[in-house]
Amino acid sequence: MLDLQTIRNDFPILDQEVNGFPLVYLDNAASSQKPIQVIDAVANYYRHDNANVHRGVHKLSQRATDAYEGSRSKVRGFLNAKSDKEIIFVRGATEAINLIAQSFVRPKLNAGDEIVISHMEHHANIVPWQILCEQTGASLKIIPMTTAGELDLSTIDELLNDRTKILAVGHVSNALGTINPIKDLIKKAHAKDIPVLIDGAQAVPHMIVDVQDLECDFYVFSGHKMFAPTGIGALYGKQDLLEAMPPWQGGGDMILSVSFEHTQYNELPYKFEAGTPNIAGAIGMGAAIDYMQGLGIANLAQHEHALLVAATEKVTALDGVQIIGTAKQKASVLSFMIEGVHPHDVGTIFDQQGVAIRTGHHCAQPVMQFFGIPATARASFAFYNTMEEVDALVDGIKKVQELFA
Ligand code: 7TS
Repeated sequence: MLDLQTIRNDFPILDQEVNGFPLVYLDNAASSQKPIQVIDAVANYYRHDNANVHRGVHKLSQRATDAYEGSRSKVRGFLNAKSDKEIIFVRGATEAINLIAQSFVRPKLNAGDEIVISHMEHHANIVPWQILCEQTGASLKIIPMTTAGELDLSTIDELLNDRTKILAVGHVSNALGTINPIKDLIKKAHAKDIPVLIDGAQAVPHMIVDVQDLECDFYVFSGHKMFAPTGIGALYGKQDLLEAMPPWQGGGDMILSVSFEHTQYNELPYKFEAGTPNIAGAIGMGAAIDYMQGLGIANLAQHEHALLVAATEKVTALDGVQIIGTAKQKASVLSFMIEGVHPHDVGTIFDQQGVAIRTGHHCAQPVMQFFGIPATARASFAFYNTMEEVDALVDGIKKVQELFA
């Protein structure tokens, strides 16, 4: 069992009033809050160790380098990757997907080739592939979905074919909460020698991820959704694939030697980390991993699941409310529509009661198009949320219905 009061004390931001009500933060899918352990790790770095990495013989640079590389090892452990060389620090999931599109897929792509994604992807896992299609004459193929918000795999054997150069799919949908059967998809793709990228932005805050067990080729996520700072994330890639890829950006740190005649690139992982990286962010992300693992990721997942089940039951019992995304396997996210009320009005009324939810298309406009709606209201849970906050969500919906009756 989690000691929620102790956990909440670690998140100072949660202890405040908004519009005269205690803050109820249910917008974790957009960005999560940070525990003092993460805030302190970042502050301590700037207070005591701040210097550039991989450069100086002096003490501060060595300490900064040790802390930065120590965080890489923590990410390796967090994902159960084989080697630190397989962990590239990036700005976030968005940057990681663009890197793979341009550095891994683009060199192999010809007109007529295909890239397969699903109907429920975040724009970050759509637009980089569309850019690539424009650049090369390749085309985008979409795994359809059902009205429950599950992938419809009835045509997957035709979708994955000898023209397919990559399958890129989300582990957990940010708009619907669906947990996709990625292990099966990876197996199916690999049976046809198709590499697979998994967008884990909404998965790593909520479940244990093991890239060796999944056998995915690439796995990407953002730190800020898993209790770490903004501007940092990670790209996992199988070592042999990363070795064979050309660098993505050029600059300092990604080279071994430079002359005007010839530049020799650095070894992994530095080949993909041009320029001074987000050192403080990486250190903060390492602290976030320590924090989650200290509490036990399985324990966190269990508590969140209980919150989602309770919220789903209570909201389902209300008249005039429709849940968008009713997959059997879900994590964290409850998207809903209140009959006769635009989601933006729902969000505003919630805010007046101190309840933070997100309203809009959640950067997943094809999902909205599928359901024929402009937007949803979305509550998304993290492990520091409580059953009382589930009740605040339900009360918020009732309040909206009263006001619009
Ligand atoms: N992939 C998924 C599944 C996401 O949910 C998001 C962000 C991204 C990629 C992009 O992450 P970034 O950190 O690089 O921006 N999703 C959301 C959201 O649901 N609300 O705000 C951002």
